[in-house]
Amino acid sequence: MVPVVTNGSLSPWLHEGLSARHAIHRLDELPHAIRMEAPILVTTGVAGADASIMDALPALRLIAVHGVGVDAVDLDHARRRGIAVTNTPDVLTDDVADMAVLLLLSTARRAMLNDATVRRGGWTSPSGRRVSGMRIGILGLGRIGGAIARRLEGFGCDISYHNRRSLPDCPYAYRDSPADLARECDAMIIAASGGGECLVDGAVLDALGPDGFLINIGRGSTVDETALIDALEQGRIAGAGLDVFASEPHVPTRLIALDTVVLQPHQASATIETRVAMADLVLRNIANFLANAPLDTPV
Ligand code: 8YV
Repeated sequence: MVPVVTNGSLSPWLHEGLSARHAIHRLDELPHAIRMEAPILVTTGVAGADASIMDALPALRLIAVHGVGVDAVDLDHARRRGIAVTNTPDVLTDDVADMAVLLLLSTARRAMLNDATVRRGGWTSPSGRRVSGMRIGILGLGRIGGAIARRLEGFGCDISYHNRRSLPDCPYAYRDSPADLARECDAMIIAASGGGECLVDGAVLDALGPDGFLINIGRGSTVDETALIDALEQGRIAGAGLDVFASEPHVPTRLIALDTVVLQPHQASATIETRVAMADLVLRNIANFLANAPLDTPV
């Protein structure tokens, strides 16, 4: 059995599929002999693999990421070392887009607060804000951003977006900067991949304004989390729906204390259907790598 090293917590489907085919070893409890000879590392979108992890595994030839985001993998170092990297795009797009809509609706309509009211035996709750017809700004119009846009078109929303460059033949209005996008929308949804600079700072949040909502299903690193908490506490934005955070699994207590936020523990791709498909794709990439066949989803 070819040994496989794992980093981060694996879904039960991935764990089961890997253990049926390989001897699996966690990175943090790796016997020396395995460390020296293991050719494959399976990791999550958040745990990734930095240069020190790669260099601790001298025989490493494949990093299979269980996730679409590869911002936590040092891709330059992998290239230098001749290590192939795969991820799991497409299979999770619909679920992540669904989560963006769920966060937008539950934040704007105060669903968690209303739920808590009923559980307390109460009945009166403050009114929320209408999502149908909202002006939506999507920061990062890629596969997932596009799926979010198509869903919200069904809500009669007016969609605009910001990417590094405008997209040819795109039906949505392009804005030149995150601040321009924020100024022209009622809810800004971050679907950008992480790894670059912080895109949403205090100035962008002020451009979103006291009636604006921020939704993030991309990466916590795209937002200045302290500036976000300041803006929420001071009522400089209306609310936030967050699936991702700056240093997961840590969620600041100041954020937890706010009733204008809806928080999820990085669950956007976490449906049984998608997690099974992600596990299958990881296993297929590993099987192809071992058979010297083309990888399904190389990065
Ligand atoms: C996963 C993700 O939750 O796809 C990504 O980039 O962050 C998520 O889908 C994570 O990788 C779980 O393994």
